[in-house]
Amino acid sequence: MLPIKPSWKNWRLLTDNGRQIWACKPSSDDIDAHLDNIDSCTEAEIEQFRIDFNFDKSQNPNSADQVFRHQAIAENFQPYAGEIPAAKDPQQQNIITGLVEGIHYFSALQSKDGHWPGDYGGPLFLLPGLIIASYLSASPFPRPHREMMKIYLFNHQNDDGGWGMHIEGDSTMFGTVMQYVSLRILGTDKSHPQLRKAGDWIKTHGGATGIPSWGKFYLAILNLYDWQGFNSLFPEMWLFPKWLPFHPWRYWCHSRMVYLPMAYCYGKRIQMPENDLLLSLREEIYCQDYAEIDWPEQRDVVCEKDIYTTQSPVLKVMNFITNGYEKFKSSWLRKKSLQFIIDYIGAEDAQSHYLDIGPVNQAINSICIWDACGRDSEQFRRHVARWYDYLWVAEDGMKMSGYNGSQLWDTAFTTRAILESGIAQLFTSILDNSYRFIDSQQILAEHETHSEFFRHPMIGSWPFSTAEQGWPVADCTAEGLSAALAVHHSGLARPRIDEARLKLAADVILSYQNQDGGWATYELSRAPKWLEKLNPSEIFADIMIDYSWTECTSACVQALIEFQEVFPEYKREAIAAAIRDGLKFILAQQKPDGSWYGGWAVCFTYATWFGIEALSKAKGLGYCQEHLLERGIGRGCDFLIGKQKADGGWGETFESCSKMVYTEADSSQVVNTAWALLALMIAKHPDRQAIDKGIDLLLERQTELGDWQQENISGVFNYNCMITYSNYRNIFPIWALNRYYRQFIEVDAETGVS
Ligand code: LAN
Repeated sequence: MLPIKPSWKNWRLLTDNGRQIWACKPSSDDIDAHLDNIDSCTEAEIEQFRIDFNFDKSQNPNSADQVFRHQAIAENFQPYAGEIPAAKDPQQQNIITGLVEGIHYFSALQSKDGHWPGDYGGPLFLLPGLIIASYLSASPFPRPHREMMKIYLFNHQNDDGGWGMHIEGDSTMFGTVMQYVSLRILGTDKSHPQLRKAGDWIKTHGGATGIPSWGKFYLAILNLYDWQGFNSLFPEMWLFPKWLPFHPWRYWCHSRMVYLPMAYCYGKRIQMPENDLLLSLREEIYCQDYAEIDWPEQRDVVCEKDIYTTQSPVLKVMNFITNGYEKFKSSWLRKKSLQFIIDYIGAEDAQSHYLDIGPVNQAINSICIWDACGRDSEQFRRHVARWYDYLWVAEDGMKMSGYNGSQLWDTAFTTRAILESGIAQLFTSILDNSYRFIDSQQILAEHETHSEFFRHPMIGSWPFSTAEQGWPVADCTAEGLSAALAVHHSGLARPRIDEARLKLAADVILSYQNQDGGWATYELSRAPKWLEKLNPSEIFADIMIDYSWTECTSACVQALIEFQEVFPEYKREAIAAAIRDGLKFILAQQKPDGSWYGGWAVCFTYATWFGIEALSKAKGLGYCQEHLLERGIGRGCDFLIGKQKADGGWGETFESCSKMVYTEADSSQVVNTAWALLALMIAKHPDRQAIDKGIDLLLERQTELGDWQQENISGVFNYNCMITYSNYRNIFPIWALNRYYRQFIEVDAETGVS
């Protein structure tokens, strides 16, 4: 761990029922009081931030969540003084000690409300969206925040002067122009040497006309790009009859909720008035004279560094029609569609308490509400208050999180990881707290407007972050249910989630199952596969439909199996059929080499763990033909064994996700290693030596305090953008060590073998 830097202490994480707010020198721990009265800093303090948050990206672009962890350790950590079960030999004793210290260290990071906060940064296009919203609406962040944002943006500049889509990525036009413009808005002078380098990068790569469509959108809002150079977002499509296979209610909810406010801004042609900065920027980011640019010609121009998906012929035809429509549009229809959109945004804001489904639409909705209701409106004020829920401070500065946090997800995993064996008895108060959090985050009421605005029924579900965020996720519901059942099974906490609530969770999981037997993320797949041809993003793949995924399916299958063990009679046939179809889906997803591709973390080791875990849990229970399960498990394990490195670990890079081929990292990664080990152990793989070597690697990598180093980035979305899960470096090694303890040590102790 890095030594603590003096001014890190000026930043404190305040938490309340899952809410996470970073405050600069707060006078109390009360979040609302703080937001009403955000402190500012002296010049000298700001200067100190520049020194203390200087971060060397060349060592590792992933920060290690040091600011939060130092704070938590300083407040909560005492060396472990409890019992450590005795083992039969020193090697096993090492494993037990590593496990106990691993859990003990991590428990110091648990917040009062029972959840595990953590850095959820990674993408680099999020913070600029928020900075642009604040600039346009003349609602600047306080000075300390602005300075910390600048520090972050500079810290993540690549050596070539540009920025990537995410912290590990090569420079792209999207990343570079967005950070460049943000730094200028935050007050950096264009003569700053780092900005000059960035400006050169932009110009040598063809200038900002080549920014992908999402970037064109933000620039157009800032009056740095002409709306004529933007393919129509055709707001009228919201007035189409719902039965049409391409009605936007069928889009994956993230695309739906982002293209919704984008369509409003496009329909209104929102544009900031010109000012000196903007006029100067027009000269700084383009290769040609701004006034001379042929805007319609730029609509489909995308820098080659950015292209991940290309426009399909169907999309080209559609763009031709909708762009043409702009010339003849009916103003009555436009008004009606924009009214529908703003009502929908209002409903999304209300349903999510202004957190919105994610960081992108939170910022763009703020812009729409500012336009529709005004800067002084209550609605806009509530939007601004939620900007802070998305900001995170780490040793690399202030970043925007990919969500309002990963609270429920990390807490459910941690709970399951600790409960894997009897070691859990040593950590009952931790479990009591985490169970309390899980209990408090189950969603038990429906939004009033849920059917009007295309929401899937959600009573009984769990979200990824917090219940007040209001967006349940299929596999988060499964993880919540599995964790609750594990707590009940252990008898270590008084059960508060009653039978009726557990059944509601199982019902909602059933309601999420797709026709193909799998489970998607937030909703059912609502559209035919060809809708993907309308993906206009150029930088993400598979964003139009909520597809079934191996990971989501495995989590749901596991939860239903566990549920059925406790309530065998409840919807017996329906649940058994759901499990069977889910298993078939998982088997069908397996690749010829035995692996599974992971869509939400890096990558093959992640999904292969999920695949093997579900198949192994189902073994012997009669849901599926045994030989199919065994074959699937065997092939999955062979794949993993084939990828083990000489040092006993496993390691993949983010390119496994974007290139969709296993891409080995130079060194083993504890998170990948833990996933592979979890899979081999649940499968009862006979190669004990392979497992022991992997476990040794986890122990070697463990720090003195019981933490692990932050290694490569672990999470991903839409194949091409990476996202940080800082708690994974603790959760999964703990889980793997605990599974080892249960399978190879505890059993011996129970049966008296020595
Ligand atoms: C997440 C985070 C959690 C993740 C899992 C639960 C791990 C997964 O199993 C299902 C999908 C889900 C819920 C997921 C979907 C996409 C999200 C919401 C994110 C990766 C967090 C951020 C990302 C969101 C799309 C980012 C905003 C960017 C856009 C392209 C709109």
